[in-house]
Amino acid sequence: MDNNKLEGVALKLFDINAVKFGEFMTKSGIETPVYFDLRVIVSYPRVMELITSLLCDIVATKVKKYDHICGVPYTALPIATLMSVQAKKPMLLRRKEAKAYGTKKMIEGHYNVGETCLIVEDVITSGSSVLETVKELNKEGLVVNNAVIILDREQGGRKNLETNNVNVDALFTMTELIGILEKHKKITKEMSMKVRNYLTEVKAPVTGSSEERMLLSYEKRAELTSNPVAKQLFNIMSIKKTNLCLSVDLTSSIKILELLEKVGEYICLVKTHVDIIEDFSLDFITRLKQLAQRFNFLILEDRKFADIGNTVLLQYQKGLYKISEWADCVTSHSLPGEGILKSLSTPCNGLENRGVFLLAEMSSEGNLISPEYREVTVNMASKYPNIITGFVCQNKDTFKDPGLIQLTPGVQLESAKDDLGQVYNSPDKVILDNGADIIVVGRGIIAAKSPEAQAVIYRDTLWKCYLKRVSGKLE
Ligand code: 5IU
Repeated sequence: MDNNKLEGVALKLFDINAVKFGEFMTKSGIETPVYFDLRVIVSYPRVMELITSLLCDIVATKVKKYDHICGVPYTALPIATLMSVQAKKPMLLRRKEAKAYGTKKMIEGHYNVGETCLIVEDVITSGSSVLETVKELNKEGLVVNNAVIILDREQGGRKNLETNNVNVDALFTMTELIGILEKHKKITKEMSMKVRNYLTEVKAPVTGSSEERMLLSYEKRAELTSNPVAKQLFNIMSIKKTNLCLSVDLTSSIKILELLEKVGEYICLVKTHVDIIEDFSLDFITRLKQLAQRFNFLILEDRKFADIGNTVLLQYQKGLYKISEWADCVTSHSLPGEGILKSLSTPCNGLENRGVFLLAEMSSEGNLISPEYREVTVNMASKYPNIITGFVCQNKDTFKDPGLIQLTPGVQLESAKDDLGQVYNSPDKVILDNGADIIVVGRGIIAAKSPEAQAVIYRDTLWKCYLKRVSGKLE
């Protein structure tokens, strides 16, 4: 490769602030002395041209044969387009989310099963974004053996990709880039050392894929979590062999307690809506806690907090219900922004070990949560690992961290929906296809003739699906 050209690109990237030095925070909350933002290169046609021709050179010498080019959305898309035109190879366009109408295709363009596709990406850290695109292409019968990238941060991505049979060729490794910048006195020797040390110390967090999370046992995942409530839940599930959460949507406290007497041994979690109970009293809470202890399950108050931090703090700790004093975990919206997580993580009454399930998706028809909302919700949660127990969501792709729990409502064996917009899926679908870890069942059990018998059926069916999932036989 033309070293002068390479050095030129490195210096240019520095000049246009596509690479910055200082103190930055990554999405996953890790401090880093170096930061890349290659999105800005679209403003510099000459840089785009140079990078394209260098990448095409690498491909010409290293990648023997390929039929298509596909960029990882979004930063690499314009580069992939330019490469496709320069190399005269057809491009494929990967959608990040399926269109709600018309064709549901995730890959646009013309192709045949068995053809090969070269991936183009800007930066790899863990390699997980490249792998997501590889999986989408594989689903269409396309074969991916090569990825060409601008920068390898040398934090584990290359290895992750190689174990998935994807060979990586990069314009620069981080070490090479730092070397060039130091040589041309763009950065000091100290900064260069700092970055090198950072690279040896900080490897990409175990991002894995949602499929990897789905294959791990609850027992194993108990070791991988930072949240004490998630840890307890994973342990309870392993010990009691149940991933059933009962949603006790009843308005009489006596009825709730009677029901839990009968089904307590079959559940890992009970989900309450205290504000629907007509005879609520703190005595009810005392008895609920006793049952939770006796049968070894946790309590989730499905409060769905959604106000500004200060109000949520009052709703959580004060009023009639004093939720923070007894609920092991609560549900919350992310809509108001981070303040809500700050308030829920405020230490209260000397009690620790509290958890939050953040709503990333809903089961009801026509709900307004978009893929973007889901994504920022998950990113926001990553800054509060001590209180985030998991997400209430419907799809496995929502998050990857095996230490977090996917809580999925909208499950029934008998019906497909109710009259007010609820949509039900089967245990098979939610656990094997959609990645649910704890499954919320309400009326499927509480409205049954014999809730106890029905709870046993749900417990057994759901647990079987989980065992099938961790055995690796997903298809
Ligand atoms: N619930 C949902 N869907 C959601 C969320 C919460 O059903 O997306 I977020 C709650 C509502 C109810 C329970 O308390 O879960 C499901 O009860 P049924 O299984 O009876 O539909």
